[in-house]
Amino acid sequence: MTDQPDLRSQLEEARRQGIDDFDKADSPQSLYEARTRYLGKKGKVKGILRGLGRLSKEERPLIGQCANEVADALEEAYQKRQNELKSAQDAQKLEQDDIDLSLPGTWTRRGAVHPLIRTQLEIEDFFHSMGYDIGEGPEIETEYHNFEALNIPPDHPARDMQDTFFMKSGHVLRTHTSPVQVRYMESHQPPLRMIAPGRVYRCDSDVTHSPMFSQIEGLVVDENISFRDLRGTLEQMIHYIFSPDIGARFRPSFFPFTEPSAEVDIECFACRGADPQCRICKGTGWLEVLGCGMVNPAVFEAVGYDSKKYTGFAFGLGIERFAMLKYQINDIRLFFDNDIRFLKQFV
Ligand code: 2U9
Repeated sequence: MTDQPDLRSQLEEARRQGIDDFDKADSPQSLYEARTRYLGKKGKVKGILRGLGRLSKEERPLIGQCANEVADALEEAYQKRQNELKSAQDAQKLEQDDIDLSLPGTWTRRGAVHPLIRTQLEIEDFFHSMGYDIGEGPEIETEYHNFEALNIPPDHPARDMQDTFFMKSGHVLRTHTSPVQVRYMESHQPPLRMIAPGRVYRCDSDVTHSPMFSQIEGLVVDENISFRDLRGTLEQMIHYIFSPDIGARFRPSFFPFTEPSAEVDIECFACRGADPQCRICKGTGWLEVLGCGMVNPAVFEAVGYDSKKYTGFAFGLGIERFAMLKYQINDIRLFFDNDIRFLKQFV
């Protein structure tokens, strides 16, 4: 019994001295050395415990528990001092490195989706939500797919040298994305719903016309497709892209590949028809946005569809025109100049 208070007081003394030594340590190295002196294999705590053998069976666990508490307290004091030294070291390093934390950071430029692509994606989103497939095809086309299959006769003005880029090989740069639909029908059977977005080429250039521009055309073929389906679909698309409260009107028109055909105007969102001097609609109150119609049976015959069984509607729109109206852009060339001052407005 006599050894127990002795070992206990030795342990208490080691705790007191250890904590004191740790607090006095002024570098991570000296702190580590102090820790080894107290908590290492050959350290004070282990050394004191070597005396356990002399104790009775009852005394041993009591002193063992006391030793654990002392070791825990020393470890805690060691961690505390280690954190203090680390903070002091960090602070000193900051001071030496002379970093000015008030300096502005380095800018990373943020990119944005080009207004043309943004408009295309919005239109695609609408048709995707209606279950339409997306078709693609070559930009260098055969005259057959670009014209003949679409009921555009050889003497049609669209075939004129002024509008079409003809190639020596006898191919043309597609003047519309309609050949994509022709190819789609060649490889698919009705019922079908699809859109064809893509670049097209025409010999034409001014503030509203570019020799290369982008279209989205659409085609739906099934039994009993009517002009009402066409009208409902396009009105919903217009509401989605421009505004849910914008009015649309269908005006009779003519295209060789559709019969009957129509052009679609939307109400002028700038003046709503109220300003006879309006710069946007030139006082008409209406803005032409797309062309459409019921697919001409001659087109179905060309791809081998039964034109007695199937009807369909088709439409075509210029994406640049949509984007120009939506974002009030007055020169088509701005889309292709890549002038950062223009593009920055769409971030
Ligand atoms: C197939 C059958 C019919 C596509 C159509 C239009 C009317 C039209 C113009 C709008 C402005 C082209 O970009 S624009 O200059 N397009 O007016 N496009 S119907 O009709 C088709 C297409 C493919 C097989």
